[in-house]
Amino acid sequence: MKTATPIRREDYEPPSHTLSALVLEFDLDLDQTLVTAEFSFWPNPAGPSKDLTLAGEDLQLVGAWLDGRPMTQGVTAGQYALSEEGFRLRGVPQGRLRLQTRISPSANTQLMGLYASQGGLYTQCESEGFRRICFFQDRPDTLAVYTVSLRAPSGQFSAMLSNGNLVSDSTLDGVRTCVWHDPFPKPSYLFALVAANLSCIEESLQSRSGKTKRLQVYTRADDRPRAGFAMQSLKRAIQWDERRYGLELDLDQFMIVAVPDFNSGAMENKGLNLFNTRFVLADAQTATDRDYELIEAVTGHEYFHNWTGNRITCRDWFQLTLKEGLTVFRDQEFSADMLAEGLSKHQAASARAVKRIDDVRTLRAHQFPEDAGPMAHPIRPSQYQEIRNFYTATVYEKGAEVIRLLQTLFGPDGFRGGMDLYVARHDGKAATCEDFVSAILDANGASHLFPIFMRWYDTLGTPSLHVEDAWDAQTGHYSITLRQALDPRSSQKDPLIIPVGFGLLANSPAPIKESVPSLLLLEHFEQTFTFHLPSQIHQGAPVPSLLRDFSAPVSLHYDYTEEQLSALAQCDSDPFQRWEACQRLMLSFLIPQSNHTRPDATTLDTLAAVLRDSSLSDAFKAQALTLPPETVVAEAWAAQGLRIDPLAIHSGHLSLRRLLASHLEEDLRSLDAELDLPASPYQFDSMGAGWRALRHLAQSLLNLIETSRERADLLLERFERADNMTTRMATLQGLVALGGPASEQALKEFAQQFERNPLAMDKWFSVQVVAERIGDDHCLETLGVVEHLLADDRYDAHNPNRVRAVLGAFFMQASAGLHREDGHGYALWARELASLDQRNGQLAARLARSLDRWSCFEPTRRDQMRGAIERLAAGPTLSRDLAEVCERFLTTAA
Ligand code: HT7
Ligand code: ZN
Repeated sequence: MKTATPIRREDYEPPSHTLSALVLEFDLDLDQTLVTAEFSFWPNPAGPSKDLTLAGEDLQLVGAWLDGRPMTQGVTAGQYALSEEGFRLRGVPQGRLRLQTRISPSANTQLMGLYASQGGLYTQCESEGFRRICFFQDRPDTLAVYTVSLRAPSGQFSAMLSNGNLVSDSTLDGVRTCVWHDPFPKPSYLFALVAANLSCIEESLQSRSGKTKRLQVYTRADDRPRAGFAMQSLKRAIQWDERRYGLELDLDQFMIVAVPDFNSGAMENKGLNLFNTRFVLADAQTATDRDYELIEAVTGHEYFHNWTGNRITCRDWFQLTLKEGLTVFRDQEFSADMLAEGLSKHQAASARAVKRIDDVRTLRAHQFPEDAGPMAHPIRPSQYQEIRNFYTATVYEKGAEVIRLLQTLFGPDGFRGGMDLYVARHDGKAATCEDFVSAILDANGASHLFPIFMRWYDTLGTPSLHVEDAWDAQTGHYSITLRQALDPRSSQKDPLIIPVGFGLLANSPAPIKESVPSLLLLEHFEQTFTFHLPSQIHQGAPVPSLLRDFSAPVSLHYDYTEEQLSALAQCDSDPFQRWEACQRLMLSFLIPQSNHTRPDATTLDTLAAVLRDSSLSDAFKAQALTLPPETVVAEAWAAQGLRIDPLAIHSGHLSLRRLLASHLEEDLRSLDAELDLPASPYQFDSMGAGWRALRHLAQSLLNLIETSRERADLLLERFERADNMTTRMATLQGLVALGGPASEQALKEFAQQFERNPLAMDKWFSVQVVAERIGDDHCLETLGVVEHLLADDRYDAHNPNRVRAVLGAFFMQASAGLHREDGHGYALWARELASLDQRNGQLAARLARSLDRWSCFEPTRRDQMRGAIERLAAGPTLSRDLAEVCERFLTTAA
């Protein structure tokens, strides 16, 4: 296994040179594109005194000119050297460089730099893709104004786009030239170009200051009718950023382009956002409610980067969470505000809680395991081998939680004041996480908190918050002691500042009269808070509601009784806490060492009461009755010092769902039956989505206790009648789980109906992998299905969405199949990742992370997994991405 020398945060130095405006010319061709780059350079007084070195990767240098004169390769001043590092100009402090390179987009299977996808050309430059287009000081603290000329045979591409404003579009001698100019200085990672046959929908929008903005969404012509929702989401995002943060769109034109082959979700290139088709295209027939929600969130996220990321960018890649954590926080708030819009106060609180629950569920399912595993890192890592491996749940989701701490501390208005100061101080510059935190604290008169707050940026692992309380029934004194403990692997050892959302519920009919603070601020390893509650004397100990609204990304340890959880689930004024209590109740039956073996009446009746509570929304009830995912259960096992046994976890999960289904059968049946009532045509909105979520949950629970032929026929009928993809997928999943002829028929019909729609076909592939087949040999069957799908003509190993639909689904969502006892799941893991890595190291490394927690499994599987990782790591041509992950797996004790 070849490993690279790590890059360390402490080694940062400013760039050696300042580069002037960049003039780029592209002679576009799918196989051989010629790139000409021209700029002036001069020494940066703040940087080290060095030769100018320009990064480059997989480039063929065609020609180099210094101040108009051709240059040669050599060792004397004025000559250049080419090495692994790139292009080095010897002994010339300043001048004007013109460099011509040839690249091959069609051979670029990494999808980084300029690449071909379905006859079109697209770029992905974050984080270090620009160096695969031309030699450049490809680092985020080098900002320049770009003017870009795109040339191609006229008629080859209908759309020829780059950042900023279109200056000219002309055709001469059969060659079309489009010139684009972006007036805002930007780092190279925000450069983009698109040359493809696309059509677009276009709308205009008046900004708050009265300017007219031109908005476009580009797709393949066939997909044009599916671009409307993304356009509406973009408009909502633009208006929200004006309203909530006073931030306006700065360009006259803003474009979104849907790209069929894309490594991640989307990319915020200045004025020209490139999106995975998955996060643009939607209509009732092809997109689920979840897809719609994600389209709105991703569209918002990329748009919000225009200020948090583009206008104010990162000084270096260690600061990634500066733009990503902040922008995730902003997109979470945007989605919450959109859900709450137009609702009463009570309904709005519940709608916001549903969004918060969703975000916390994601954090616990993905970030907490990452924080506990071998790839754990602080939200601002101190070193990396390959920065692409650090676009993680920690940098993004935990990063957003850290930003949220600031809003919790200072309130939305205080946070807004801090944002204003941040923009005023750093607009047009490359900044650091310190810059952001200082701005928020300074604006709120809290500069003294800077050292303690910054510890969040350096702390590795999920902090534990241990809580104990004491009630003195004689005096009415209630005291609560909070203790924090950091992950022992963290090199940052000092206590964090942890705001603990707080409330007390009366344990009796007489309510608590005294008010208690809504936030307890923990700034030391241990603190005790005492309250005098005379109204509760003789009433029994109050019930603490802790970490309300999940006020900090910590794991809370308090020895709740079932009765206390039942009280919280039914009576807490914070809806988030009601969900949390339901989760805790259910989790306690999924961990062998807990005191409970089977849910008793208290738990089941509590869940029934939540289901019947007419003040709660359907969306909330669906969340409350959904079990914690198996990854969360596995973490709970590991936290108790138990070896993870995936099949035991899986069967415990299934038993609890069956038990719930039986106990709630009557309620579930009436919900399930509503799926057969006449309904108005599908239209995506949050009320409708909540309605469907609850009824589809009821359907899936009932499927577990009723596996008859009649049930399969009913599901097939629902499948065939469905006028939308949400219902179609919910019933298809149930059918595939049941197996038999109805399932075969539904799969066949689906494939016929959607054979020409790749996104729908991705769903067809993944549902066969993730469906929980009923029967003893289900895990054996899943592997066979995966092998079968990999051999299907429609499987495309070059398309990341299709790879994720099969391999991603198998590695991340089919634990029983992946972890089957004979180790064949791991053999497939190693085999497929070795092959994928040859084409796309970034994707291979990302999917490899499915074995993050290998060392915490029971010994048989642990050894099998280690074997698979070692075999993969021994491959002769491992990418840097995958090598780093394998090395961490094998050398870092979790
Ligand atoms: N800022 C974007 C990151 C991204 C990316 C990173 C590495 C390789 C490919 C990538 N595509 C997009 C996405 C975002 O967070 O908005
Ligand atoms: Zn982002």
